[in-house]
Amino acid sequence: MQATIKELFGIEYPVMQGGMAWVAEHHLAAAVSKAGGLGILGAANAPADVVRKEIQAVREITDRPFGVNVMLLSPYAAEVAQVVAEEKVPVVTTGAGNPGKFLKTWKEAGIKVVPVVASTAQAKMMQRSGVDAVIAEGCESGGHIGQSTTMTLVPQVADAVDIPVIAAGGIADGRGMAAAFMLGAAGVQIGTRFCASTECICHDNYKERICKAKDIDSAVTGQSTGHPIRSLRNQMTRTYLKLEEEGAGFEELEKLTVGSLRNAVIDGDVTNGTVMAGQIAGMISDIKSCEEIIKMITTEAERLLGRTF
Ligand code: TUI
Repeated sequence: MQATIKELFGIEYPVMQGGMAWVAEHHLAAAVSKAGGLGILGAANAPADVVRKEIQAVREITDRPFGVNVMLLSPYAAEVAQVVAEEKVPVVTTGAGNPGKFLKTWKEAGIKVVPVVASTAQAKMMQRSGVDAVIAEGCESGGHIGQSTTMTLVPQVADAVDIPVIAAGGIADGRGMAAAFMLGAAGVQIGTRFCASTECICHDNYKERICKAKDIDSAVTGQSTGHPIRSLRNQMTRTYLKLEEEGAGFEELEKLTVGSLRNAVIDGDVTNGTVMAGQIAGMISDIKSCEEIIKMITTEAERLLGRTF
């Protein structure tokens, strides 16, 4: 039997929150941890001093375990990697790259390290490097995505490694969580559902756009640049996709999206901003507290699986 995620992280329910850029700040992370899950601060492109203050802010609200997501494409990734080690945050997740060069520092600081992997090859390499678990994130997710779906990635990664696998991408209710466990997952990472929560600080327009989204309302931009991003369809995605079809270069495309996630999340510009969200947005239609979300999902999953977490 694999170690359970509850034991690994010291939490009540095997549910972690996605490290969403701009969205996953200390209010959301603390609320998820207080509710018995693992809250995650999304360091995204923030400088190290900002991340340190956010870590301290979580600790002022709760003494429960939490984590920091280090986005490896960030220009500040190395200094953020150092700060999370100094602060001895309980868990570090990584996204959008290979965290290999930071592993020694993190493990020496006693941190549980959990990278997102987008293939079995990456999962095996990460296991050999000594990580504690992996997150198998399917392309149903919002934001930066790999190629495989959750349905195909999770069982293949679960077969490829002996460490716990956390499923992500397309999970927002008990059916999704139960399905992930049937595929071999030991836990789930949830993003979009927590974005539509009362504790989430994102603009009401952003939450409303998620609640109004239909099943086929997301689009993937950036396939041509090698950085595919899933977000909800709007004027920005239409213009972006048209330019990509016309063969526009990286710089022209970049101009459309510089600062655009912040514009949507903080200022509420859901027309020209980037509204990153997963495909499961179509199933989300109300704002709930993080505690209600975790209770709803885990109670239903326990019933379907015929076991308690
Ligand atoms: O990282 C995410 N989701 C994100 S990051 C982000 S911020 C951003 N903004 C603009 C461009 C790029 C990112 C928004 N959403 N999810 C985790 C994730 N990681 N998905 C896919 C991967 C991944 C991709 C390649 C993990 C490892 C990997 O390996 C490459 C390598 O070098 O081995």
